[in-house]
Parts: sequence; structure tokens; C-alpha cells
Amino acid sequence: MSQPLKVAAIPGDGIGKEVMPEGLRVVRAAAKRFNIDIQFEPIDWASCDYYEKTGQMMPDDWKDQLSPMDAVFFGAVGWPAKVPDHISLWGSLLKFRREFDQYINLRPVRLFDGVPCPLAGRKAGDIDYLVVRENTEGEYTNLGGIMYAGTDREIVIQESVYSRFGADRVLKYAFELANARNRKHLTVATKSNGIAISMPWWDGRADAVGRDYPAVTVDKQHIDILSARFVLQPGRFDVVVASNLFGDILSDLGPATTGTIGLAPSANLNPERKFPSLFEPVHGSAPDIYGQGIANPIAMIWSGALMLDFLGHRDAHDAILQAIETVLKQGPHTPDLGGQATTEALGRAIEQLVLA
Ligand code: GGG
Repeated sequence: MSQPLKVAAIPGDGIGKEVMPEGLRVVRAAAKRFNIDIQFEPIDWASCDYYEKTGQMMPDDWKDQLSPMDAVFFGAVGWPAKVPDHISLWGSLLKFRREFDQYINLRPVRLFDGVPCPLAGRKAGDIDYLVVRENTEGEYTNLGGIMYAGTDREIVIQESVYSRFGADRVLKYAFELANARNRKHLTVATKSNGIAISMPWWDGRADAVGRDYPAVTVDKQHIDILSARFVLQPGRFDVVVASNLFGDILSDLGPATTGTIGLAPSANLNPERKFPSLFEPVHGSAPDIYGQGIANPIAMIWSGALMLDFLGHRDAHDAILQAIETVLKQGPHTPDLGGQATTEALGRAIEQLVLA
């Protein structure tokens, strides 16, 4: 008999606590339908509530607790009224990504039928691409410091770090993805005219890695015009690879062009499976709407589908995606989509469709 899959369920902060039960509900429904033996381990740390009690975001043995897991299912982090955002983020999510070497952050962007698109004249199918964000280095560093702090000579320096190892492995992943898709098109997001050392270097790494993928068309674009094209010509994109910060920004902008970031899922992957991968919505904890029960749970639910796919259950992933498509087409809808349904009502509607 095979061992059950073990998944740590960490709601985190704010609406993470509201969308997590719906994510669990739907993943459990898919597990039931497809006979997947999956056990969830609820975890209340990696949250600002835990920080308030203990002075840290996670217990000292967090890595020992999570290492035996097959995956981590994560809600959202951040409650700036209690803990400064850089402390909550570096004390939890960024630790997971770095110490579990989740160097790929895969973020699909898709326009669905039934979701009003803020871009005029677009219909389902017109926007459908994958953002591949480098997830362990780049602009997200804690290297630097402040000199002459508090004086009028104050100087602040923060380093960005790109390694050949780090760039090549994310580029290789993105080329593989693009190569496996029909359009075989890869956009490389850089800023080679302004950031004159690291970004031309990044373009050069794309040339070097790309030699192994002659079928893939490569389009190197500066991040500024690329952002404009996400809005003006989203149909140009198939797979987009970017450094940590550029990828973070693009993967909020992309979903915003599809009507709401409440749909956008993400997979923080250690593709070699040496460590658990982590699946979370792109959105954060949204303190402005927390407590009303109106957060859209679809990003959490879709992240659960990505998790099942990564763990080898493509059929369960497809069933959840089909249920999401149906609910987006026919309702119920949460207020971000113009409806009045609650988080729970949406979760239950998707659960029913998955079980059907
Ligand atoms: N569920 C994602 C989340 O909580 N995001 C908070 C955030 O600020 N993330 C920054 C990042 O993804 O780098």
C-alpha cells in the first residue's frame, strides 16, 4: 500500500484564513473522487498572530516539521498593523522559498468566460500565459545596509544578486515549458538598457540556455514596455520568464488584466523534489476585506489544483479547473467579480461540481 500524501495547511494571515477552508474543501472533494489518499496537517504558525505571541513568525524547528511533508498549502502572509511587512515576509514565505530551494514560482494568467475583462474587446482564450518567476535570488536579498543612519548624509545600499546557476536553472525550466506548448514562445523580461551589468548578462544567459531549444522563439523585452504590452497586447505572450522582483510585479499585473487577482494561483516549486513545494494564491492577506467573508477563494482552490498536478494527479487538477470554469461562467460570483456570493458559497459550488 502506498503512503498517504502529507500536506501542511498553513492559512497564515487575513483572508488566508478565509480562503484556506475552501481550498481544503475542494482538494478533499477531488481526492475523494479520484481516490487520492491525502492527509492535511493544520499549522497555525507562519502568521502574525503567532509572532504576537512568540516574537517570531515560526518555531525554531519549522524546517524539521515541514521537511517530511509532500507539499505545503499556504494562504497569505502579512498584517502590517501587528508586524512590519518585511519582517513577516522574510520570517515565513521567503524562508520557505529559499531554504526549500523553491526556485521556480509558476504563475498562470488566464482570462475566463464569464469574468468581465477590464481590457476592451477581449474574450476567454485571448489571455493565456505562464509567468515563471525566479524565486530565490535577484532583487529579493537582505544584503546591504544603511550608513550615517538618521543624519543628512544617510546612505542606503541594497544589492541584487544573480548567479549563473540561479539564472540558468530558471531559464532552462522556462524553455522546457515553452518547448512543450503549442506556440513555443518565450518572453525574457529584463531591463538591459538601464540596468547595464546584470540585465545584459541575463539576456546572454537566455541566449546560452536557449541554444538547446532551437524550436522556441525568444523575445527579449525591457520590463517597462513589456508591462505596457501585458495591457495592450496580452495575446503576444505564451511563457514569460523574469527575475524575482520583475516576476512578482508581472504576476500581479497579468491577473489584474483578467478581471481580478482573486483568481491567480501560484506554485513555488523545487522541481527535483528534494524539498516540499509550496502552493499559494498570488494575492496577499487583504486586511481591507478580511472578516467579511467575501474574499474570492478561487486563487486558493486553483493553487490546490496545481498542487495535485505536481503530486501526480493530473485528472484531479483537470476536474477542479473544469469546475472553476463552470462557476466563473454561471456563478455564483464574489464581489470582486460583481456578484454577492460569500467565500464559502463559492467554495461549496466548486466542491459540488468536482464531486458530480
Ligand atoms: N499568498 C501570497 C502572499 O501572502 N503574498 C504576500 C506577499 O507580499 N508576497 C510577496 C511575494 O510573493 O514575493
